Order: sequence, then C-alpha cells, then structure tokens
Amino acid sequence: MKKICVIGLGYIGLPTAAILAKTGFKVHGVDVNEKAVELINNGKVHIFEPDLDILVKKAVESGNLKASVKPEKADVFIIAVPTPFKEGHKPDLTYVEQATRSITPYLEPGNIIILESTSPVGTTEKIAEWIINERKDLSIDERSENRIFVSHCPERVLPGKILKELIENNRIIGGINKESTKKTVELYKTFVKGKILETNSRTAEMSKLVENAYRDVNIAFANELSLICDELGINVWELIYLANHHPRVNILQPGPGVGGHCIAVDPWFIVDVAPETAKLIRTARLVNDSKPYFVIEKIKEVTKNFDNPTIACLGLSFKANVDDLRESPAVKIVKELTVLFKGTIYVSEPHIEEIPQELKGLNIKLVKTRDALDKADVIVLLVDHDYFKAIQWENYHDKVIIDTRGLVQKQTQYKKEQMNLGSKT
Ligand code: SAJ
Repeated sequence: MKKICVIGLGYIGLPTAAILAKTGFKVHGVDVNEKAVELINNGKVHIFEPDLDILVKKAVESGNLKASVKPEKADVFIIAVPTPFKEGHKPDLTYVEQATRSITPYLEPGNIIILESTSPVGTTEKIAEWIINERKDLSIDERSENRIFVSHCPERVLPGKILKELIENNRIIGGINKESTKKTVELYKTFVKGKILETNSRTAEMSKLVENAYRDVNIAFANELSLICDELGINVWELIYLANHHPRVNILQPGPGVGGHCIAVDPWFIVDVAPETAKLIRTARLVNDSKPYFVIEKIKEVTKNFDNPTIACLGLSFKANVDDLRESPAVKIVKELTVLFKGTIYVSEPHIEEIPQELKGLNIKLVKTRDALDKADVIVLLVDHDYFKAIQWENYHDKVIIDTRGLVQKQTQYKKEQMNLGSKT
C-alpha cells in the first residue's frame, strides 16, 4: 500500500487525505469542485476546520498530497462523498454510485476500496456489485487471483475536532469478506491510535447509523423537555443541570433544532428500512425537526408588542464553532423571519464572510456582532459559539433576548463556576 486515492475532498475526505499524506502515503485527492482542487494544490483549504489549513499546506508542500478532478491508479481507494436523502427521506446513493463508477476503470487486482460515507445497510455490497458488473476481469472471490477488497469504515469524527478524532477515535471496519476487513485494518492501523473493531460491512453500516440515531433520540429528549418546561414555567437549563447530578443521568442540551449533514439525516436511513418498527427513532426526528418552528412562534409572541421590531440573529451555522451551514436550524429560522417581518433581519455569524446562497436576495444584512447587538430590539441567539459566550450579556438586559441555547441564562442566572457551560454536550 503506497498510493491512496481519496474521492471527495470535503469535511471528511480532505482531513483524511491530509493525515494519510502526513503518515507517508502518496495521496491523490479527487473532487468535482474545480475551485477546491485548485485551492488544495496551492496548499489552501475551501472549508473551515481548526488546524486543517496548516496540515493541508504541509501535506502539499511535502509532495505527498495533490488534488485533481480525476482519479488515478492507486493501491487503495477511499470514498468520502455525501449521502443525502431525497423525497420521502429515502437515501440518495447517487454520489456514492458516481464515485464508484469514476474509479472502476482505474481498478486493478489487489486494490482495496473503502467506503467512509455514512450509508444505508447493504451499500458496501452494492459498491462491489457495481464494480464487478462493469469489470468482469475483477472478482470478489477471496480465492481468485484477480480479487479486489471492499470494506466499510464509517467516519465518526466530530466537526470542530476532526483532526484529533480522526486519529484518536475507535474505528469500526467491516469488509464484504474477512480478507477485505483484514486488508483495511492494516491501513487504518498506520494512523489510528484508537481501537480498531472488526465486523462485517452490514453491521459496520448499521453501527454508524445507530450511533447518530442514539444522539438524535437523546437530543430530542432534551428538546421535548424544553417544550414541556416552557408550558410549566420551569427553566429547562436549570432542570437539566440539576437532574444531571444523578450518577446515571446525562441529559443533553436543548437547542433551536438539530442540524448538520449527519444526525438530521442518518436516522432516516434506519426508518426507511424498518418503517413500522423504528417508531422512537422516527419520533425523535420529528421532535427535533419541529423545534425551529417553536422558536419562530416564540419570536412572534415576544414581538407582538412592537410596531416594527428590529431583530438580530446571532449564529447561522448548525452548531458551535464551525462554519458549516448544512441543514442548520438557524438558517431555517432566519429565512422564516424574513417572511414574517418587513424590516431587515440583522445576522451575525463570525465564521462566514458572505450571506450563503440560500439566504441571498432576502432582506438580511450580515453585520458584526456588536452592531447586531446595538441595533436590535429583539436578539435571537441561535448558536452557542465561544465568541458569543464571551459577550457580557448583562449589558443587554434592556433588550428582549430569545436564547435558544441557554447561553445567556447560564451566564447571568447562575454562577459560571457552578454551571458546566455545555461541556457535557
Ligand atoms: N445538539 C443539540 N444538543 C446537544 C448536542 C447537539 O441541540 O446536546 C445539536 C447541535 O447543535 C447540532 C446537532 O445537534 O445542530 C448535531 O451536532 P453534534 O455535535 O451532536 O453532532 P455532529 O452532527 O457534528 O456529528 C455527529 C457525531 N455523531 C455522534 O456524536 C454520535 C460525529 O461523531 C459523527 O462523525 C458525525 O455526526 C457524522 O459525520 O456522522
């Protein structure tokens, strides 16, 4: 194993490619985004992830990482492309299929093909099938001389901590057969410090889906509590803080909804194959998806007494300290506010420099946080960025604040040293 071709240079593919290059492999990264390819070849990055820019720069300068829009022959092919859902929350495997078909002409006996993308059960076997159907000269029979190896090694890294978790997390590796698992384990052992757990491809696929569904269900529990507490006039942040002092209770934090490309998507892949049985998983999705509408209702309620309120929203990303806006509940809320209110909606998002495509043409102005705070009658805090935690919130007590993350309340109502500001999430 000397050369590795990584298909998809996004939040998973690019850090993986850069770490493999640092480990000493020759890495050929592939992406359909020509601008990203050009940036990477110049030692720059097109996404924000702490320290990724430094790592990519070094990898490119070392000569071990280069990017292109086309695959090349290699010993290992890693597929790290998106797996969104389409109409009816059905998994959309278009990108995985396109990635597979793009590498098929370059494959040779002995090659290892690894799927990192979170995928519905059976996808790794499908990849093998697509390849073999097109390349009759190759085989997945473990005894054949022309065999190729195909496995799933689901990515498990947390955006914001990707570089650390890529190395330190435990990994699950499941091949379409034992030999595929073994070959893939050998590769990951070169850079993973965590445990490497072996299984088959279907269990590996399901395991990743279950991990994210587990988190989704737990966040839904916190979000449901926030609705119940609102009805009962109880402070949900204090409630969770207190309940979490039980040795076996660890309730997560409510928020404006669940975003990102993983937790808001993956549980549907389980619901899709077990629609009658996956009742709790489906309900959790619905609870979390409905939370932005609850926030919008709250904003409507508090603005009733204003003639023409100036509204400022803090944060657009799907969670703290990242620039990723995918499936972000904050974006959904801001968008809806432009429909409900005539005035300009002021938005402050320290991690982006221009209004995202989805919000372009709407009555939104991207401003500095200080300007947003000064201008607003109503402040809607949507993301708990460290940047917003540093604000002295008591200075804004004359404003109406809708705090969807409990950040202001935690800072002003309890002593900071008493409250663990979200570190359990
Ligand atoms: N959230 C809450 N309350 C919480 C925790 C999170 O409202 O207490 C919200 C966040 O604000 C965000 C969403 O949930 O909108 C998801 O954030 P997250 O930090 O829970 O997870 P992701 O989507 O960034 O990453 C997850 C991780 N999965 C698990 O923790 C089980 C990560 O390890 C996976 O690699 C990633 O999904 C993925 O790519 O699948």
